[in-house]
Amino acid sequence: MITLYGIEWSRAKYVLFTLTELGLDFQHVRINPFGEEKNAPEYLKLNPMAQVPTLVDGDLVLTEAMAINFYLVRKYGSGKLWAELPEEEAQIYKWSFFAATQLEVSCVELILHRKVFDEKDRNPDIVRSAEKKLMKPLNVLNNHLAGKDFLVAGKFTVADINMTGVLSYALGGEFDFSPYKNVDRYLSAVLSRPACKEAGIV
Ligand SMILES: N[C@@H](CCC(=O)N[C@@H](CS)C(=O)NCC(=O)O)C(=O)O
Repeated sequence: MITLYGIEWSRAKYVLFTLTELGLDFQHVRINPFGEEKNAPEYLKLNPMAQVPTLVDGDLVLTEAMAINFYLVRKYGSGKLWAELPEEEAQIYKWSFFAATQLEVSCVELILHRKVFDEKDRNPDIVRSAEKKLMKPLNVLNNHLAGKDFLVAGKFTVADINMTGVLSYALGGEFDFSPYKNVDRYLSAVLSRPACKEAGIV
């Protein structure tokens, strides 16, 4: 039995989206990253960073949301959510790492400083800086998505799941995607997938 640790509004949502797209059975342990359960000795053995998500599948204990997604797709996808050619696989990694390294920090800052933190701990300078930092990578993404429904190989892949998971933090942080027309269209289409709704992403 696969076990996923991490509440749905955390980065565990990226993994929930994949598990749901693949129709896999799993046990869900809803650890809240702002709570104390993540510091329990038993959980720290699984994730010494005291973070979520963590996946356990038999003897495998895996952390890092996008690595978990790659594993699930390669192990259980039978070709679904993946691509055929090495060149396309490389693009799946490229867009996932682009999401993780060029976009994720700013997207998370937006939701933390607009919605999650107590009013007194919110910092408008961080919000302004995050919005500014997003401009260049979002323009690159917007250009890439011109005339395309998906990031890679003309099909829905795990790269789209990883990208949407990251961008959903900016949406939750009231970021206005309308100047990035292709990203806006793409995001609406992916978010309307039944698995995305079922997994509780938004
Ligand atoms: N790079 C990691 C980041 C994991 C992460 O930062 N998770 C957050 C919740 S979304 C967390 O557990 N934060 C609690 C903490 O860092 O103490 C991944 O993608 O899985």
